[in-house]
Amino acid sequence: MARKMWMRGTIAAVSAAAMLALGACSSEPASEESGGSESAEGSGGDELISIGFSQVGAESGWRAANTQSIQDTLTEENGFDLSFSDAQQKQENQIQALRSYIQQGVDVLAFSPVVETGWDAVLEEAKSAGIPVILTDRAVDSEDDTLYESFIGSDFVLEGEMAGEWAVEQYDGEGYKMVELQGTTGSAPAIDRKEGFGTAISGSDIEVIDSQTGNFTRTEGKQVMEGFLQKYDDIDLVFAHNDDMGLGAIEAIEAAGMTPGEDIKIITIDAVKDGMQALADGKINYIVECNPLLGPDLAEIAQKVVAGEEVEKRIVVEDLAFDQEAAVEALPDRQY
Ligand code: GZL
Repeated sequence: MARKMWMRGTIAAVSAAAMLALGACSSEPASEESGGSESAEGSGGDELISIGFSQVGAESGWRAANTQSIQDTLTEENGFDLSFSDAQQKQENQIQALRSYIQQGVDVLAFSPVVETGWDAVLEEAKSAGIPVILTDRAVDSEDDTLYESFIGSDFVLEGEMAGEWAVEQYDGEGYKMVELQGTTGSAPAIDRKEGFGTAISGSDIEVIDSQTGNFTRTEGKQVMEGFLQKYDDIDLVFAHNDDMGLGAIEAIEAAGMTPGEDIKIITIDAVKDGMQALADGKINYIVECNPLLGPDLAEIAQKVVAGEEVEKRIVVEDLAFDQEAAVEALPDRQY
């Protein structure tokens, strides 16, 4: 509990002004050991590191920022020959892309697995081909962790706990009825954020009356929220697993003639610019950040893997959290 208290204490203790500084540094690489793009400089040799990257899709503002970070860092100037593909949130497209990169004989494979399961076969093929694999953003649920070298990403359970703890601090004792907009079914962030939030609110009088996937998109978040508003007339709180679904919920709540952030409170995760703007405008009440700027960490780990150096199996990306006041201060310096 001490750690979580520390996390919450730190966040609570960070004044809006101090958040401005932190907000600015959230444009920095995701973890302190990366030195930004300078750490991604080529190894000095002439050879470029060929890396095949399979991206989940382009479903959210977070994904766009994550893609930008990867493409801005894994450049020829920094010593990389990047092959990049967008799987449109379909696992079969990711597996197909990874197989084509294996065929090409790239030096390194990297991907953000759209869901946790179903990867062992293609990862075994990469291992047999002697091609190391780096996971970014989302984890795989595999018995054999020798199938990948390193996993770089946030702690989604902690993100859910941070969101749930804030909800308990603000709304316990009010008999709040909550609906949940889940991320993509079977994805690590959806599974873990749900788990973390549920743990944090257990024992409180916040009651989860419904929960459904909005697949991390604004459109589907709006559609699901429209359904909830037709089904229930006493919703007090929405927990959305990402900003984009929260922004869709805002549209549905306003179309129903209610005021988001007041009549129905909203808590989300990501802290992308559109979400932070809605938070600053009072339409969202709290956002836990999920830093998408994973490019520099990926570049650093790829260089080490190719050089045969030992790499950490798990690199946890630090996340902050923002209330409405902190968002107003942080917005001008947000890079995503
Ligand atoms: C989290 C990432 C999630 C974001 C969503 O690391 O996988 O996917 O929270 C995105 O916005 O679609």
